[in-house]
Amino acid sequence: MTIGVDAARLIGRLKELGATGRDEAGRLCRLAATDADREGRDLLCNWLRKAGLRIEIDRIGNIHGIWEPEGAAGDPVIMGSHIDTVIDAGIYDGCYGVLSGLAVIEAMQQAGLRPSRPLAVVAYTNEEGVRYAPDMMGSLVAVGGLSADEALAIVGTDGTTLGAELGRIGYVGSREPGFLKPHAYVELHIEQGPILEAEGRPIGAVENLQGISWQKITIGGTANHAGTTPMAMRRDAGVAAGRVLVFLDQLARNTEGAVATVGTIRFEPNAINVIPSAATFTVDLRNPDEVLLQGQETALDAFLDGLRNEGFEVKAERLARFQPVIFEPEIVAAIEASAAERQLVCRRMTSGAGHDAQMIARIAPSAMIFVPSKGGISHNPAEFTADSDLVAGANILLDVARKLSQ
Ligand code: HGY
Ligand code: MN
Ligand code: MN
Repeated sequence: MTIGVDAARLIGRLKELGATGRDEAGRLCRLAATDADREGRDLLCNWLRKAGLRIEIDRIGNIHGIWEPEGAAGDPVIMGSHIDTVIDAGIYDGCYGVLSGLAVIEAMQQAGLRPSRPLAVVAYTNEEGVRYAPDMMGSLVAVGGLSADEALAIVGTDGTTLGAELGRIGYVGSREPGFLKPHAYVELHIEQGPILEAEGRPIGAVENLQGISWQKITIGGTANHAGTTPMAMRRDAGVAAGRVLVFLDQLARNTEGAVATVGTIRFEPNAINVIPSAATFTVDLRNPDEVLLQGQETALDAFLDGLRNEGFEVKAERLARFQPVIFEPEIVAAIEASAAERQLVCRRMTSGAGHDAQMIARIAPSAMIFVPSKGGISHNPAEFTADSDLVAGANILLDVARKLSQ
C-alpha cells in the first residue's frame, strides 16, 4: 500500500527551522557550532523527541534520531543530511533532507508499519565547512576519515576551535562517531542546480558525485605607496592573486566537467592607497573525473610556481580533498522505481555539490534523491523549491526507506 508523508507538517517545519538562525540583517547564517546552530539543533531535537525517537549525539555533535520498532533488528537504514548553512543561505539546503527523514519515520509510525530494520534520521555536523574546513566534517568523522579529536581541534575562520564551540552550545555528545553503522543510507536534497527544472522533471536519481579539492593560497608581495611606486617596481600580491583567479576560470572553461571557484579573498593591509603585501584566498576545484581533477590541481601548482619564479612568496594549504563517488546502483534503481510508481518523471544525474552521502558511501550502500531548485539557485536566500516537489521527493524517500528496511 502506498503511503505518504504529512505534507503540511513537513513544509511547516521547513519554514519554522528556516526562521531560526537569522542574523541582525535577517540573513540565514546557521554556521556550524554557533548560537544559530544551537537554535536549529534544539528545535530539531524537540521534533525528534516528540516522534518518540531515541536521540543520540556523538562526540562531533552529529544528532541521531533512532526508531527501533518492535521486532526490528540489525543495522538501521539511515536518512541524513545537515542543518548547518552557508552565509545568507536558503532554507532548503540540508534541512529538507533531515526533516524529510523525520517525516518518513512519522509516516511509517502513523501507518502502523513494522519494518524489520530500525530507521534513523541523522543531522551531520558542519556539512558546509564555511567556518571550519573541511566540509562534510561530521559525516567524514563518522566514517573514520578524520578522528574526532583532530576534528574538534580544528581552528575556524574566526579563530575558535570546533570542540570549544560545540561544547559551548552543548552539543559534544558522548557516543563515539560511527557508533551507528548504516545498513544503507539515502539522502534527499535539493538539486542546487538547473537541470531538473530545465527538463521539467520533479525527481533526480543521483548516481554519482564529483570530486572536490579545497585549498587556501597566500601570496606574499611588497607593500608600497600606491602613488609613488612605478609599475615596474611593484610586487603587487593583489594583482598576482587576480592573475590566479583568471587562470583558474579559463582552466575550468577549457577542461571537460570542471568548475573552479574563488569564494573568499582578503588583502593585507587592505588600504586604498597601499599596494597589497599579501593576498589570501580559497580555491574550490571540482570534477566528476578524478584524473581531470588532478590535472586541474597540477596546472594550478605550475601556475603558482611561475609566480614564485617572479619573486612572490606563495603558500598553499590543503583544506579538503574528496574523490568522486559512485552511488549504489540498487538504491538508484529503487528511486527510479518509486518515481515510476508515483508517475513522477525521473532522470539519473551527477551531483555537483558535495553531500554527506559522499562520505557515508565509503562504509555503506548509499544514494541520493534530488528535487528541482527554482532557477538552479542555491547558497542564496532566493533558493526555492515548490511544495509539490518537496512532498514528491519526501514520498520517494519514504518508498525507498520502506524497501530498504523491510
Ligand atoms: O560545498 C558543497 O558542495 C556543499 O554545499 N558543502
Ligand atoms: Mn547541502
Ligand atoms: Mn550547501
